Amino acid sequence: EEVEETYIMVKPDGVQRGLVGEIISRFEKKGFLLKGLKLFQCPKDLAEEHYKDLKGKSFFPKLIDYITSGPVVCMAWEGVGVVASARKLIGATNPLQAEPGTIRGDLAVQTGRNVVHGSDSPDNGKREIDLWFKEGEVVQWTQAQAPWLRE
Ligand code: DAT
Ligand code: MG
Repeated sequence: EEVEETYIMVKPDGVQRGLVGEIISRFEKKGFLLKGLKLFQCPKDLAEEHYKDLKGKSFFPKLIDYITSGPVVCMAWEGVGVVASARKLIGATNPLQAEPGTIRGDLAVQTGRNVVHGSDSPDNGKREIDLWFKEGEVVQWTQAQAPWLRE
């Protein structure tokens, strides 16, 4: 069990639908550590860099339009096993296949409007936090509740 970092983002539909608090709350309640948080209008070049592995897919242009269509909420979260755990909390890419109890399973219906992003590996967690946050925007701190979360 390693301490990891992951990049979580409320996509423009989540912001427009007023789901920011609900989504942040799920990671907070789980017990992860919030290290970075901002509302941000994503430029096209950043969206393309973030999703560079999907360049060439038929849905890529629509994906870039969607991600840049309004403000997103960028977050950096730290915790033991946070990368895989956050992916479980988020649920399957297609919200209709996402389990009830997951963010997408509870709050979304379509792959192209699936309200939230989460990094798929610790390496990508680091890469994406570096991509979306500037120096000084990620804060190192200790939660008062830390001893009540881990023995
Ligand atoms: P995830 O966001 O679950 O990590 P992914 O990395 O495979 O999924 O794809 C990134 C986003 O691209 C995904 O959240 C929604 C969009 N997407 C993926 N597959 C798609 C498809 N078949 N049709 C439309 N959009 C798709
Ligand atoms: Mg992905």
